[in-house]
Amino acid sequence: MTAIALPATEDLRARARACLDRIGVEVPEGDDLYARTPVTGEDLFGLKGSGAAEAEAAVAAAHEAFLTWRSIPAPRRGELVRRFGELVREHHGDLADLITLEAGKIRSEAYGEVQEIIDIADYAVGLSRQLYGRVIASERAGHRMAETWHPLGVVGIISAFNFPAAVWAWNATVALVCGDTLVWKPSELTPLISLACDRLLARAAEEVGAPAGIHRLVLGGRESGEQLVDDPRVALVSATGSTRMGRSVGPRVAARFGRTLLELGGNNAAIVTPSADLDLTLPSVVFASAGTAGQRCTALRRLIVHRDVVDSLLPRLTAAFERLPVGDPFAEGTLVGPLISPAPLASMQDALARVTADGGKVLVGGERVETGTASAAYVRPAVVRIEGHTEVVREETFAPLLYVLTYDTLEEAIALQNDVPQGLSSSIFTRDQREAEVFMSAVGSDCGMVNVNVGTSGAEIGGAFGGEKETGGGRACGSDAWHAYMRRTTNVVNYSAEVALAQNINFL
Ligand code: UN1
Repeated sequence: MTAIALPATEDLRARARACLDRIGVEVPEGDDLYARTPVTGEDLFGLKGSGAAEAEAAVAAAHEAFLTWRSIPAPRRGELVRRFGELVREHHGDLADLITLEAGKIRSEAYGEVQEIIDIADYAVGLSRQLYGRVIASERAGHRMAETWHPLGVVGIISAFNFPAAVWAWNATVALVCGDTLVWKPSELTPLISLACDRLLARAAEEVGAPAGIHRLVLGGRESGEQLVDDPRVALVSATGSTRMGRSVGPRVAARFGRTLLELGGNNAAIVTPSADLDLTLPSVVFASAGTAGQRCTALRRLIVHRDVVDSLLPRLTAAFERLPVGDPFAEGTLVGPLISPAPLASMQDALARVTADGGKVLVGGERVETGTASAAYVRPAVVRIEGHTEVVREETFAPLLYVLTYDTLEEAIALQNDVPQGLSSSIFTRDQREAEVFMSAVGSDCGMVNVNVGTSGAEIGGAFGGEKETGGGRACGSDAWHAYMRRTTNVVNYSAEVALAQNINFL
């Protein structure tokens, strides 16, 4: 097979430079860390990074700014986010380019990620006028009981490479209208898009006259992340990444009675029932498993197919996988871009070797795609048939790898779907309302997100996003997820002239 053509790193560097210039980013050049592109696997720029001392200063500045920001009325705080959303709209293409350059996403997915920033910004602006509390019936005459929501403090955001901008925006826009200030530690793999988002927020803050310290970016490694985890001034640590990372962050923040919002690993499944509309199921499954080169926490990794439909679905599925264009994510028509680095390719190949040893059969894909360079990692998305769960199937492999399992009864399918340590997203494809309802009921899927005739990935920002078990339990985005970014007070007011103790207690 001939090697696929990749653009020259020199051209990608010029493209990154032009986007950053238009956004107004001054690249802090240095040699602490390197902006790298998975498109060719080569470095773009050397950057100055931050260590623990810079992270400490960032927390101090954000804490100082919080003391002012918390008193600004929420709808005024919303004006900052509105302006930020406008700037993101103006730079939609440049931001998408930077995401493709650093995370390797294909064009439409990179545009989609920026759209997610715009959507959550709009949502947060509306929310800035809807931070409601409840009024609760008091058991005492002449008393009123109510809840008030107040800003929480500094929010430390630790984000991953795969959604390098949107996941930050979910946290940042909602936290800002809630009256919190931010310190962001992005993945070391995506510094340029982080600089760009931070610059646009800084511009919005300058224009609306918000305190400069309301947001700080720390481009650094472990020590800067640890500063956010251990600093008591960071009221909430919102961390997205692996379960391994969450296992270390969660208990450390809890030990100082800080709050966490954890979005960790997924190992998502879809059940395909005998009544499934296969014309709808097929594209949904292919996007969820091979889209973003399998590098979403919501990616579909297990397809649990009824024994009666497996023979009609599988040939169509493998044919669709065979046709998937893998290559330069900037090129028109590419559907599968690179993996972030050679490491996940090695993990994928290791998983394939293990599942084969367990009796699994690779039906399609899994081969590295030749590019003429060892530093870039392109792979053909794989489908593997396996009977039942083995250890490797229960692990999260962050790559385009789909295990196909079969079932006979819905009960068995649900048990399989739930038989993994993670609990993020799940789907059922069915036209049978009973099956759909059972799947969404208390004895159905144990995930945070439960879909019917919709794939596991690509959630809208209006819902609460997150999952159970080793996924960490956090909820970000819409619905009432904003509660995580505020503290609640319960207020009781006695407007009578009498003393009335609760629980009918008489005293004095
Ligand atoms: C992630 O992979 O960390 O639901 C986030 C989705 C996207 C977000 C994924 N809206 O797939």
